Amino acid sequence: MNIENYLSDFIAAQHQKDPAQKVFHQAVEEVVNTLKPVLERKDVYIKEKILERMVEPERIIIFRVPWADDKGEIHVNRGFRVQFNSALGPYKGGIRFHSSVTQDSLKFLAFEQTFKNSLTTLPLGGGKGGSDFDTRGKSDGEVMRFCHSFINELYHHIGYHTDIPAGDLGCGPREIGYMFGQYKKLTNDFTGAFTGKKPNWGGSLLRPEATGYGVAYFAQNMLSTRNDSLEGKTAIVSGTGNVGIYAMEKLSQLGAKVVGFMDYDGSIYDPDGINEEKIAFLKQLVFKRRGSLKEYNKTFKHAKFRLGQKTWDIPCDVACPTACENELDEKDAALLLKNGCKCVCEGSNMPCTPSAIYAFQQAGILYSPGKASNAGGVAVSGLEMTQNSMRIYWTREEVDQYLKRIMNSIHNSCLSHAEEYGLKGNYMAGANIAGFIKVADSMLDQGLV
Ligand code: 2IT
Repeated sequence: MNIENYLSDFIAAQHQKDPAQKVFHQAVEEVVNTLKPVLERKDVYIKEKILERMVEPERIIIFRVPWADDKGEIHVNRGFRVQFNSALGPYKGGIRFHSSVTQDSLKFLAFEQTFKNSLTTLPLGGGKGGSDFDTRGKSDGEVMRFCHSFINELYHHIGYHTDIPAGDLGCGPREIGYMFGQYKKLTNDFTGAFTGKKPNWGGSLLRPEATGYGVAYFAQNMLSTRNDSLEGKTAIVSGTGNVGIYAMEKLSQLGAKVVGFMDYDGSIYDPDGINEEKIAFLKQLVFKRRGSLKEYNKTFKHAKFRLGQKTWDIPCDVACPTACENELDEKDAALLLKNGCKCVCEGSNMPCTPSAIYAFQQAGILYSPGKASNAGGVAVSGLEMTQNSMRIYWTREEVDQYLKRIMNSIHNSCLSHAEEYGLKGNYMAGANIAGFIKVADSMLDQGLV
């Protein structure tokens, strides 16, 4: 069989089936386009229609989420849970609350999550959920009523051996708390059916930091392959959510100078670089007050706030996109390359467009896909599940040791799989191939289900 024809027919058939699902197709194509050498070696994947089975979610639950605002007015949002693949373990993945949430975006995220979770070395299947509900501008009471209503339906479909949601964009410890509370009320069961819980009621220490810290550990690992390190490097981090702030913190602890970051309103250029005091300010601003970066340069005078502007024109050695999908396009990639960027380490899911990735690969700089470099978050979620099952808490240091070990293992697995299939140094191919093989072989073992 001509594998190239098989793959292009496969992709065309996917588009025909769901023509509107653009980001889902983008994620599928990125994976499928790196699998040729794998399919060439093992045609059972083709005979057993593994790709065709893998791109079809096992189940999608779509439901109505009615809630009342503080004035008593009624609103209706749409809730989703995409239970994509359970070959390796129960469905696992975050919940996104944002006006941009659609079935398409959650299928893309759940598909990515399946590969990411496979890379973590832990027994986790892939899933993702959420709603087109925006938490920005809502009161605590409104968020609570929405979360309770969301769980009034979702509780039927989740559970600690079935599907374990966590946070994502717009869904942090506050939302997890409200959802967990309602889940417990309805099931009368105190189990680890969610991760990202607060540590006083079952959460793992270091879970909030894990994704961002993992990104910095991964960037350090990548640089070490070129006998280099983060020490003295200039870094840019785009998003200033949970991932971005902790990525900045660990990057600077490892010796890098973080000079740029951004939020919904614009970006900050801080030539002095961030430090402990500035990180503490950002945590207060973002996590406690849910404020805007417009306030940052009022306190730190050397910094400049750039309304509505991205960060990628600021010269840097290391770039960590940690905001939303497709935030970094080929124009941004060209700016980064022109300014001498050596390493792009994705902290969010699919932040670079395919043409930006192509530009990085052509230029021969280090580039890692989010499914490898941002897997620290879900990995520590897996560790939270372990601690809940054992009914114990590990110390921060213990969790950090595991996190470092897992990020090393993901890094090495990307490199070894890329090399084994003739694509040395290509982290994207290595991540897709390693993630794919484990899921595909498990699906073969479990038969046609
Ligand atoms: O994209 C992600 O990996 C997450 N939102 C975290 C998922 C999890 O289950 O901790």
